[in-house]
Parts: sequence; C-alpha cells; structure tokens
Amino acid sequence: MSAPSYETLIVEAHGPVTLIRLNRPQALNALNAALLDELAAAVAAAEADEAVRCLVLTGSERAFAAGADIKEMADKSYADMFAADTFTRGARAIEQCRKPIIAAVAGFALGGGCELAMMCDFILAADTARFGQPEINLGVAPGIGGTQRLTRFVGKSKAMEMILTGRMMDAEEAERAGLVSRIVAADKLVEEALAVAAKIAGQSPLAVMMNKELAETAYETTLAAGVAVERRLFHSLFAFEDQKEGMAAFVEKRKPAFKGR
Ligand code: CO8
Repeated sequence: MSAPSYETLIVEAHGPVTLIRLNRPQALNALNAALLDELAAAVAAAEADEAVRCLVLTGSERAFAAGADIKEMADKSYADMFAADTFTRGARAIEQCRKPIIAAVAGFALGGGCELAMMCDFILAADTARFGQPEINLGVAPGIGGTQRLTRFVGKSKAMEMILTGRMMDAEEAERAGLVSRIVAADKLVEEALAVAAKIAGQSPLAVMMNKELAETAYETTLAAGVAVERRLFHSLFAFEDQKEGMAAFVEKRKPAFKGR
C-alpha cells in the first residue's frame, strides 16, 4: 500500500506504529497552515487505519517545532485569523485522536511547538530538548492551549514565570516539573519512542483506548466523578474478549494474544 506523500511531513509505517516527522527544516519546523493541515490529514489517516495502534510525533534533532510560523502570521488581521480559524483543525485532529500519540521532542519545542507536544498523550524528551512559551516576546499569547496545559502540567508558579518572561526550560527541569515522562539520549530518541509505541501497540487496542480516555478524564472533571467513570469503564472492560485473553494468559503463564475484540 503506498502511503500518501506530504510536503511538510515525513510519515513512516513501523509495523503497527505510525511515525510522523515534522519536516520544515528551513524554519525549524515552524507550524504553518500547510503543515497543520497535513498533520490533521496524517493523524486522521492513522486513526482510520485499523492496523495502526500508536503514533509517534517527532521533529528533527534541532527542533521539534519552534512555534507557529511567525512570518506567515505577522501581517494577518484579526478577521484573517478568525475566518481561517487558524490552528483549530490541526489541534482537533490530535486532541480527538483515540489512539495514543507520543511526542518525541529533541531541540526546541517553543510556542505552538510546545503546545503541540503537550496535546500528545505524553512527551519523551531528548537531553537536548528545550521547552518554552515565548509568545510574550512577540506581543501575543499562546493560542493552542499553552496557558492551560502548561499550567496543568507544571503548576501555576513555573508556568506563569515561563509564560510571562518567555524563559525556556531544559529537559532536566521539564522532567523534574512533570512536563515530560523521561529523558533519553538525543541519538536514541526516535528508537526509544518507537520501542515504547511498539509496547503500547502490543496491548489490547480497546483497553488502550479506554485507558487513554480515562487518564484524560482526570483533566476534565472532579476526582469523585472521574473515579466513578473509571469504575464503570473498568466493569465494561469485562465485556471484551481481550479481558478474558489477558487474564487467562496470566494464569497460564503465557503471552496474551489480544484481538481487539
Ligand atoms: N516562525 C517562522 N520562522 C522561524 C520560526 C518561527 N516560529 N522559528 C525559527 N524560524 C526560522 C528563522 O527565521 C530562521 O530562518 P532564516 O534562516 O530564513 O532567517 C530559521 O528558522 C533558523 O532560525 P534561527 O536562525 O533563529 O535559529 P537560532 O538557532 O539562532 O534560534 C530559536 C533558534 C531560538 C528557536 C529562534 O529561531 C526563535 O526564537 N524562534 C521563534 C520562537 C518563537 O517565538 N516561537 C513562538 C511563535 S508564536 C506561536 O507559536 C503562537 C502559537 C499559537 C498560535 C495560535 C493561533 C490561533
């Protein structure tokens, strides 16, 4: 099957894992309208393909993405931005994807780049990663979730300092603050992200989707309501063959063969 080709992305199939590389090296992967549209299309294609179980989103060694494309935005009016609904399609594709998306970040993840990484389910950081919301330096503000997500990830004090000053944080600080799940050597980043994705891809896809939905619920609701949803979904997992297979395999001391049923 020939994969569609993109101008701003390189998309590779690694078994059940789709690897999407942002590919605008001349602009440190700055997010322009074309890239965001292609990203929405690539994520939607992976979502629709039953053989795909997990996605990895990465950039280059130098930059995951250095933000929204400033040169493309600079002369836009309020009416232009509002009418084009800039960034909404790209962001929605990531936010609404039911399959897990891992952000593998090396180099700069700034502005919209940091926001894009935070939209993913978790972030693996190279030791070279640098995160920031420098929009304040341009006389604007984050516009695809930075003020909301960074604050939830790292707490008000650190988020507020970064947002108000534009200060970047390095990988060590990002790990300490809970922004990234862990740090890996830059030259092993994609290999490690693919290994983690392969591990997820080997689980029951139904259970993976439910677990993702449940962890996301923690951001949207109260503790009591979230725990109640978790209990119901936990019970409902017993309707799947994969639950029988997973538990039988444990008892029989063998590897489970999940079917997604
Ligand atoms: N947009 C466009 N071009 C960019 C961007 C960008 N965000 N970042 C880098 N580039 C370009 C540079 O202009 C340069 O191009 P050229 O060679 O033609 O001059 C090339 O990439 C290489 O960059 P530098 O020479 O600047 O590389 P350095 O290593 O010296 O510096 C930095 C790297 C520190 C990352 C620097 O490039 C930088 O500060 N970039 C801008 C970072 C930034 O401000 N990001 C926030 C952008 S605003 C945003 O993301 C808002 C998101 C929400 C929008 C929501 C709308 C609804």
